[in-house]
Amino acid sequence: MNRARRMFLQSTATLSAGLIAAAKALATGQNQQMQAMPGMPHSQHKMPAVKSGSSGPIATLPVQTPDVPDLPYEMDRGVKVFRLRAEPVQRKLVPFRNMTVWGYNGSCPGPTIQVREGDRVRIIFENGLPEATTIHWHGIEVPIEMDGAPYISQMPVAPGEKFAYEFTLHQEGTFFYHAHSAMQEMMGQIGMFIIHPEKPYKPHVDHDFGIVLQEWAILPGLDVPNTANMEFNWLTFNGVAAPATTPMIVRQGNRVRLRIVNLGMDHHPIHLHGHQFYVTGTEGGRAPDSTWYPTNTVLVGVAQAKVVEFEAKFNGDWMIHCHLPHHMMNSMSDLIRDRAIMTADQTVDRAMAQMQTLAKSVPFRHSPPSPVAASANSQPGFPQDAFMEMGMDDAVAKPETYGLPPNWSAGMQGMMTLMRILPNQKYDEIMARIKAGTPNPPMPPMKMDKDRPPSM
Ligand SMILES: [Cu+2]
Repeated sequence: MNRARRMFLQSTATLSAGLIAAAKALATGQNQQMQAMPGMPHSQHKMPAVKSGSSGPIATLPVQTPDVPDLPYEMDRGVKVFRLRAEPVQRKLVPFRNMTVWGYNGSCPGPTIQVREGDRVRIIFENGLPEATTIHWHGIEVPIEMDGAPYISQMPVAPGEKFAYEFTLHQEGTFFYHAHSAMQEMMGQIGMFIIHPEKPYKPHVDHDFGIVLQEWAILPGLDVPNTANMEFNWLTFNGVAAPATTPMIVRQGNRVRLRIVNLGMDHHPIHLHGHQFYVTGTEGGRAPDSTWYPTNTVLVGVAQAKVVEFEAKFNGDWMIHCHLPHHMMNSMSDLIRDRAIMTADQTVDRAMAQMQTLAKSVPFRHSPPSPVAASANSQPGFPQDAFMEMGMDDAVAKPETYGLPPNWSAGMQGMMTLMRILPNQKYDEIMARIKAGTPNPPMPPMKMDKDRPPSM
């Protein structure tokens, strides 16, 4: 077995504070930021509506967590009330691969909670799991009774039972919630908890995105992760693997913030193509700007949050991804038998047939793999990435992928997505398509389909 290729193996938001903030927002025109949120995939992403009598308009730009919804709330006498239910969740990692994991409110990672510094929140938690659990508010300074540490700060919440967590938020920044049980964490139980600052950060950003990093070990033929495994064959951004990750749509010239949270067994160096960014915050909140430094790869350690910001200077569809080589791959462990047999004598035809075995249950056409030399099989080490491409443009098409080059999806796997930095006209066009839910036209057949010889 080729060990080098592990893929085989596998507040009282005190009313007054709210009103003051709202007044400030109005005075500075920041309420304009409340309009339609750019790059927001479909109807999933709705910022909780501003209710009258609430702590006022949210003066800062909401964070978009692609492929993960926000958690709505209701107001109860100045308290933002959220309802969060831990429960099993079905997740489609990529079009041909489902997994059964545990999450919250039908989503894994759980829905994003967005609140504001000074808010008082009540999270009415219900345990829909077959075993006891709690919720820990990672990095948030809460009273000990609200800390979610089983037996230490509270009794575990039994299946079918509820527990009300309630506290006032005096911090700002990128936080998260998670079950405080190791295996449940690895089963997917995490969600983002964004606390917007009462006084907006400077400089102003035009786009604010959030990504949760997770990893999974899913053996061939199964769809439930092995949470005890130390080796992972599926790596996800917000619960999906590339090319199923929804690209982030950015207007060229705008300033972008990206918040990345990691809850898994590995640290992930997240790299952005084509731009330098600054690390402007951590799981502890906003960092003083005197500490900012330019880089393009940020190591997001386990249990950490890293916040980066940059000017989207350059037009293009820029990759952003974990740079650990095995984290830029999707497991083909479903193909382990075929690959083990065929690695030494691959041909384009056989590779295509093999790829198509994955697609049996889903209607999509694989694109042909990129060319190999006629003498490839005489070269020790061959194949490496040859025949690994899994182009499936149509199967992952959505308005956010409109206009990407043919076979774009063949170049993307694992912890990876695109930051599409677009000039005004193209940006407006795609945003209109997102808003209207316009389906993409089918991708034209690739030139290679007819131009390439059928086999080596
Ligand atoms: Cu990684």
